[in-house]
Amino acid sequence: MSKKLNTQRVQSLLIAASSLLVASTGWAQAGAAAAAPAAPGAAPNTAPGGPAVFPTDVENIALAKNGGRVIAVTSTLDNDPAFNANNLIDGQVTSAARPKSSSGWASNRFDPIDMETVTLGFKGDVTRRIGKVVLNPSSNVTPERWAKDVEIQVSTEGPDGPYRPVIFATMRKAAVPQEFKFVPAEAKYLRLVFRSNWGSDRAVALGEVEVYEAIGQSDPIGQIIYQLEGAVSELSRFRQTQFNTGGAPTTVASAQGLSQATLQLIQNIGGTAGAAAARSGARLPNGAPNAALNIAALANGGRIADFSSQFVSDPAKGPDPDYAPEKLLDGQVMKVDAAGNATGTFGWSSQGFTPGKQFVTIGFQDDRTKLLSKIVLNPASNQSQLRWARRVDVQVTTESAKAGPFRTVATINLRSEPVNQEFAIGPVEAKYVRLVFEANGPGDVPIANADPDVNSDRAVSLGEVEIYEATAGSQELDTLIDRFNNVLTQLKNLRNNGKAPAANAATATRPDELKTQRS
Ligand SMILES: [Ca+2]
Ligand SMILES: [Ca+2]
Repeated sequence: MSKKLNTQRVQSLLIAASSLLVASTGWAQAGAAAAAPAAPGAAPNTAPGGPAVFPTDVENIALAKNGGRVIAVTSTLDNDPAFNANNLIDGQVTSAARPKSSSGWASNRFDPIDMETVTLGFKGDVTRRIGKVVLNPSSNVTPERWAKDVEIQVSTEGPDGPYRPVIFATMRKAAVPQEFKFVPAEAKYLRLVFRSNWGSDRAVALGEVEVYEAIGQSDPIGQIIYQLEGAVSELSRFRQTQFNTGGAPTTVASAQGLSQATLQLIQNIGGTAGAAAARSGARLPNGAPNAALNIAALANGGRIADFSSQFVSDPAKGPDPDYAPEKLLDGQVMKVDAAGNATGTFGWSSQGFTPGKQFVTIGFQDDRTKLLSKIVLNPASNQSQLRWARRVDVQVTTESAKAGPFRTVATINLRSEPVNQEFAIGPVEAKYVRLVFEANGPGDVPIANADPDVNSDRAVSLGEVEIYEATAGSQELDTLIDRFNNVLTQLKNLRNNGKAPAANAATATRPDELKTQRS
């Protein structure tokens, strides 16, 4: 990897990231923190609704090449040099693809009471503040001997201790690097205590140990790294929720759990394919949500799923097709110019008006459930302004178009003006949106002995409805998470100024990758 650290680019990323975070309400503190460095040991960043986040550096300080050392080991299988404990820090693991690679370490016995241990030290024999260990069980012995439960202990005094545990790591029986993060701990020596394997009483074995230092918040870059790591952590959890629900829109609970800060970050994505498409209003591949696509439009698959009534202009003719509810989704509104010439369609109008009784229910393409974030209403219609919709309950259901159950997620107050009026909602999950009309007219018309919500009992009317999805689409989330992980890695390298970019930087972002097999 000959990728050179482009300091200028990273600095511009740093500035962008910093302003992004300052702009977002949830992490407004990040800006303040960047301006006035926090005291070392300040409280860790906690992503809203998530666990504390402790970022770690990109250099594996246990690696022999980086000055890591094996200080002590309790035993070695048959005293065979092929299973020497130095194999734990040689940057390789055994694999079918690389049969001549390092065999890893194996003990010469396995006793779950009097446990095997390996003790590691670091370059210069100094105390480090560590926050992550990566273990790979892949070793050239039967997998029954692979380590399973390993207690990680640290000592700031001597190789013989005293030691205290920092984490109990339980590995999967899989030949991949497995990451264990913990509350940062001072460590001059790190001891692995092997509590169990996968069923052998002959030996316990391990392929590789990596150790990473915690990043402090005593410098501005460290603080920004904390903030970004918090964002990535939250986004990753949100993405996982999406994945768990089969790529469908998330549940209401999880969508509401997404912080305002993260929603803002998503809205602020620039320069990605998803965002570019979103700005153009085009359909995204895989049905990913597009913030600029009006999903209620007839042209985009929107439809009227139910409605209460339709205006009757002439009793002899019945409901007037010019006032059909589909007129709400046709992309047109009534416009009257100075000369009195009208263009556009009439809009929908009810037959009669009693608050709470007139409604229109809208569904989406293929009857899909959508995660909604915005509704736009335009009251302009070919009716007296006394009949224009003034107050509207926005109700949603994920079940039946007619039977619901519906719940009200917003009550919208419209101005009596023939313009698009935008209202943020949710994000909320909806298969159907029902608009229930609660008041009409400008509302400032004093009518004696009448319901103030009813300026006309002849009809309630509306010109157009637009509905937009929340943009927390998986594709954009993936792009955002990738970008932020990339920025994080570059920031970490920048912070290690003077050091070469770490060869295993990708381990910070791709824990499942077989990084030790890279050439
Ligand atoms: Ca190894
Ligand atoms: Ca219309």
